[in-house]
Amino acid sequence: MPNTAHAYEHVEGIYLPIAVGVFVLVLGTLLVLLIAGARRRTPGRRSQALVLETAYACVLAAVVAFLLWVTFTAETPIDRTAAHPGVRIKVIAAQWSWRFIYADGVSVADVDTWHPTPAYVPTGSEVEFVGSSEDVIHGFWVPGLHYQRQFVPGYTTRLDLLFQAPGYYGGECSVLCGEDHSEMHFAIRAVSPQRFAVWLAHEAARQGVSS
Ligand SMILES: [Cu+2]
Repeated sequence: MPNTAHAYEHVEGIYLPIAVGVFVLVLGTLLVLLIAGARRRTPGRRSQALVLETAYACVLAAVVAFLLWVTFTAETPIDRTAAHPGVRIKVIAAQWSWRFIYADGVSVADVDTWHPTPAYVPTGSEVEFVGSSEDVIHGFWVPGLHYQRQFVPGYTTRLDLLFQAPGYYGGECSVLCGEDHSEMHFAIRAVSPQRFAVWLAHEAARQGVSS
């Protein structure tokens, strides 16, 4: 499981200069042709244009093929889920709340809020989120990890995330899902596995569930 933020920054670092290059190439070619065409009295030869067009199409096809390869190479390992994740957390999205449910019954709920209660996760091992939606499509978005996945009603979405550094990771719904969509926030706090175990035991006792 790679670091999603690094993986997507790497992809962006390749896409952006190519996008700028293609934009400049298309605009430049258009300007040159417009100026040359306006000055020319006799029409250009069609056979010459065909060679140029074919070469241009081949270059663009090669760029697209390269970008597809870059994208799939980056996303395939991100989409893989570990057979034995460090922890597995059920995530239920609904208008307009997020509920995180741990294996022993501990749960963290954030309803219509700008100040969500963090759901704890351990650092250094895969955290599997098993997501579902109770009503409409919601977007599970963690900007700090550059990661977004949609939860579609009737489907279960499994995703692994790796939290390498301890810290607070804000999250929000990325799909316009109704009136209070803008208040559909959640939070994840990544801590050491030892601190995570202490938090889970404490929450189990506080919530009256068996740990
Ligand atoms: Cu939403």
